[in-house]
Amino acid sequence: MYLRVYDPDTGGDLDEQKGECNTIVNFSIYGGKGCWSDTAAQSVHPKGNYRSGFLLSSKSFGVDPIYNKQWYSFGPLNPFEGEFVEKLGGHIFKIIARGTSGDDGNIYKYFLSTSPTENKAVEGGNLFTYKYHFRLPDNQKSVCQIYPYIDDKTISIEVSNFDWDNDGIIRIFSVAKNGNLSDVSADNNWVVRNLPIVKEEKNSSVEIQFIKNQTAQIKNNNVVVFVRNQYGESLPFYVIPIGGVPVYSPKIRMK
Ligand SMILES: [Ca+2]
Ligand SMILES: [Ca+2]
Ligand SMILES: [Ca+2]
Repeated sequence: MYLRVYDPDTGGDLDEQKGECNTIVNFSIYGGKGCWSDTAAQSVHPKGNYRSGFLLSSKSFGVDPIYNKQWYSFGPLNPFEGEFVEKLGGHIFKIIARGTSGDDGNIYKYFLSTSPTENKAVEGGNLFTYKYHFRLPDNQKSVCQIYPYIDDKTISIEVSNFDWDNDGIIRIFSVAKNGNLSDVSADNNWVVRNLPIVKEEKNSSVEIQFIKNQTAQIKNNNVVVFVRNQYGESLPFYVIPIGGVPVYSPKIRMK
């Protein structure tokens, strides 16, 4: 399989240039024992041995127009080179995107593919992260969703958002939550919302919706989100929600 990166360079049509475009971002893929199970690899802060495991492939991108709005493919990767983690039901690889110099904003995206030249989904494949830095679309009608997974030892979650610029509302859905509002951040500040988790929500996904401001148009809005459990451990956000998109059931009430 291949890990494909769209627009890995900085500069060109999609990225946020600040002064001279001088940013270099290194993408590194790790497999092998410890690549995920080392707890430093699961933290929202890049501290300690977060580059654990076995380095399989690495490439740095600066200003390079040949990658503007183009895909770069890492691989081929043998799925068995990932760390086998029974709890997560498969072999895990880790990709680290690390800004090594510069101050510009690099936008990119990933696709896990069976082909090096086009996006063909890997059956049973998924991607997850512990902290999401993303840019909201400028379109005020758009809604973004992320899907943290609640495991069986979670009794409460803490949803943190940063630099939301008061761009509308953030709602939380699950089998037991029908769009609970989260507090939202303004410019350059963190806001934390604590929510209890009931039995029925364990081993399922929660949906966090980001609904843009309908009156004021806020452009180029970059946001950071992470979710922690009561132990301060970060919960993974999956691209494909585990167990499917949660559907609220009025029978399951918050006690
Ligand atoms: Ca710059
Ligand atoms: Ca880019
Ligand atoms: Ca922002």
